[in-house]
Amino acid sequence: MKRILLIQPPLQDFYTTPIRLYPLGLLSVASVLRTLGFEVEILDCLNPLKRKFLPLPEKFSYLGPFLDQPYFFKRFQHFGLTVEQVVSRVGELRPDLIAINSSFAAYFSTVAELVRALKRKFNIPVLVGGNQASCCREEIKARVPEIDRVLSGPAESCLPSFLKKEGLLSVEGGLMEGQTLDWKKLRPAHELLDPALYRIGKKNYLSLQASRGCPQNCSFCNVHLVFGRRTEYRPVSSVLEEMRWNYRCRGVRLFNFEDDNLAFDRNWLVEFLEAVAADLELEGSELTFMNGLGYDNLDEEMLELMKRAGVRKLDLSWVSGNPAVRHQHHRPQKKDEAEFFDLVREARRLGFFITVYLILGLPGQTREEIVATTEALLEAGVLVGPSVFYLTPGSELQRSLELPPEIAGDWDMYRATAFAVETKELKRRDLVELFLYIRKRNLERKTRAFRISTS
Ligand code: B12
Ligand code: SF4
Repeated sequence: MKRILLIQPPLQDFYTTPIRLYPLGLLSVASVLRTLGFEVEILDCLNPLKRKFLPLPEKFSYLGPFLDQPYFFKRFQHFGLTVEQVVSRVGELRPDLIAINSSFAAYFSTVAELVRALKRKFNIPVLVGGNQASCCREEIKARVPEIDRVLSGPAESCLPSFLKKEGLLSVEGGLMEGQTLDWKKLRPAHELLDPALYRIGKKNYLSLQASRGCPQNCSFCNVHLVFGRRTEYRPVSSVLEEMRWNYRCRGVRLFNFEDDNLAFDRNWLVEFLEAVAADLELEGSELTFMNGLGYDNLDEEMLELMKRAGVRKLDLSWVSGNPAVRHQHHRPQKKDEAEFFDLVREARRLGFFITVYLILGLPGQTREEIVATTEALLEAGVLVGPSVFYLTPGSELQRSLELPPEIAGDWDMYRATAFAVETKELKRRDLVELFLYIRKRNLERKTRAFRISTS
């Protein structure tokens, strides 16, 4: 039996989000490989999360003057194991094959460095897969020829055919060439992780997916290149089974859904929330949707149901407060703009802690709109989550924007913290100022709310 080591690589940036680093994609890869008879181990370089300060890279030197400002990032950092530590761990484990997750264009340079270091030391084949690998397969191969194979698409479809072709599937693996596994019938191999290492506050947590694929067409998004444009849901019973098992056997109390458009099918979501609310085995569980829910399929009834099912924090992706901008970027929305604020008001009445996410810097957005939207949201009693626009490979905007080659051709620039993409309306300085302004206003609001609640 072949032993395969799956690696969630380290990353370098000004910040990361430790509570969302659950290696869900690799657990799906692990599940596929185990189904096909392989022995699998996971090396999650981001857990426990080690940090090391790095000098500011020359290409981001324009951010230098902002680094000592309040509300801005402070230092550029390496998050996770160092490349040397990974190499040394691989030396101890001596797998037959290494498979690395490459989700982000922005962090591909660290993946490349890791692969080169591994190939210098060992004669072990290295595979790379994940969102970034799927979207830039040929370019990755050209940039890092040391990688033995870049695989595109979901592991459930790309791995069986690859392994079969390479003659690595034993007869018991039982799949014909070209045959794929049904992701809806597999469960991510959560059991490979130590639950004590994946906690939010005092709760063990996990991330999971109930659906894949999205028919919307948001101009900044590329997930259809991995999961397609048709939304497919797992049966509610199968999601509940995964949750119950993890509740019982791994003490998980917080279930975070990373679906791209979970609320797309209202009927499915209603059925699911009702089932969770009625499930005695899941008592005291909390549900989060940290990847953000579109507001267009939510309403009062749904909010009530969410409350009963154990949702406390509501993350809404609104993108922009200007309907014309949302329309321009094909963002689904309701006809009546007032419905968004009605929904927020109702969610507040029900006691949800609400964050509304905005993108800063989409073509067509203006400074005035972003300030007005922020103020309206703060007035409505929610936290504003600013996400500076970044390029995702293969998305409509990445393909159509005319950008200088030092931005378009440098994947390091495909990150929010680079404030890389300037538009007619918003220059880099505007983006930084708006980002700082929103963070400052959020904090002022929180302080005011705290004063009111303690006076
Ligand atoms: C959770 C998440 C995060 C987490 C981290 C997740 C992690 N473990 O590393 C957090 C919140 C930290 C995060 C941050 C960012 N993210 Co994010 N994130 C996601 C999200 C919403 C879900 C990922 C997930 O779990 N998917 C579910 C699993 C099952 O899917 P999957 O990972 O694609 O895995 C499947 C296949 O790809 C394949 N596969 C995966 N790995 C491998 C390996 C091999 C060898 C093989 C064969 C196959 C394979 O099989 C899997 C099962 O089918 C995705 C969107 C998405 N739909 O994927 C964005 C996404 C990955 N993020 C993205 C980006 C850009 C970012 C940021 C860099 C943005 C920014 N602010 O600059 C930040 C970085 C911030 C920071 N410094 O940390 C982009 C990446 C685009 C790209 N190619 O560059 C995505 C695709 C969203 C988007 N379209 O904008 N993210
Ligand atoms: S951003 Fe969300 S709603 Fe828009 S296309 Fe991507 S997955 Fe679908």
